[in-house]
Amino acid sequence: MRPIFPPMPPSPRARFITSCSNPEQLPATHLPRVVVLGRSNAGKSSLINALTGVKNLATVSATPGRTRLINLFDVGGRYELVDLPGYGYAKGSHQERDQLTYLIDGYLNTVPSPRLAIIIVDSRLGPTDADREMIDYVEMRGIPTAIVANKIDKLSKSEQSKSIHGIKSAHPQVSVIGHSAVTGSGKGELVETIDRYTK
Ligand SMILES: Nc1nc2c(ncn2[C@@H]2O[C@H](COP(=O)(O)OP(=O)(O)O)[C@@H](O)[C@H]2O)c(=O)[nH]1
Ligand SMILES: [Mg+2]
Repeated sequence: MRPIFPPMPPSPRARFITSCSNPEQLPATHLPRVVVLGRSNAGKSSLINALTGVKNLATVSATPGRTRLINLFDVGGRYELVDLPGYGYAKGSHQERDQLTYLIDGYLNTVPSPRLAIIIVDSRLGPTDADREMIDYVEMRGIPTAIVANKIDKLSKSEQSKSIHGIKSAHPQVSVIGHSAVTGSGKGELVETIDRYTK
């Protein structure tokens, strides 16, 4: 007799591929790439974990020393997530900042260029100067952009729409997604947006 509930098909499995210190070391791929950018602490690692449903996927790979590296993840064999180092260290040395600019810039210039850049901002602050610089820079490179207003759980309903409206009116050409890695709010919209650009 056939079981009433057939075994679940494997969920889109995500796995850590590799870390590299230089964009030129990134392995070749036929898969579309989606890049994740944000100031440190904006919630990049949490978003990658939430998005893939793999607890600690990003944090596990973010062992000390790897924080300045590009981390690469395969999501269900459908696309690759590229986790770039967090930018906007107020106290970083010049050398540190130059190294970071080199990494991000170098990566964004690789061919093929990413299909989508997800820029994570703190919904409580909106885009900071560093975020705006990054948004403008990515746009200038012609990479489609989605701004994720993260930690939306920290805001009341009315503050949430105020935050999202504010970002949308400042960046009308960009998708803006309210998101919380804690409640999972906004995940559907994020998945949809990624699907749209990686098809
Ligand atoms: N309340 C709340 N906290 C979050 C959210 N996303 C990340 N955090 C917290 O923010 C801090 C930084 O997150 P992390 O993912 O490490 O940021 P990263 O430096 O950009 O990778 C951690 O303490 C997370 O638990 C969110 O959506 N809501
Ligand atoms: Mg992180």
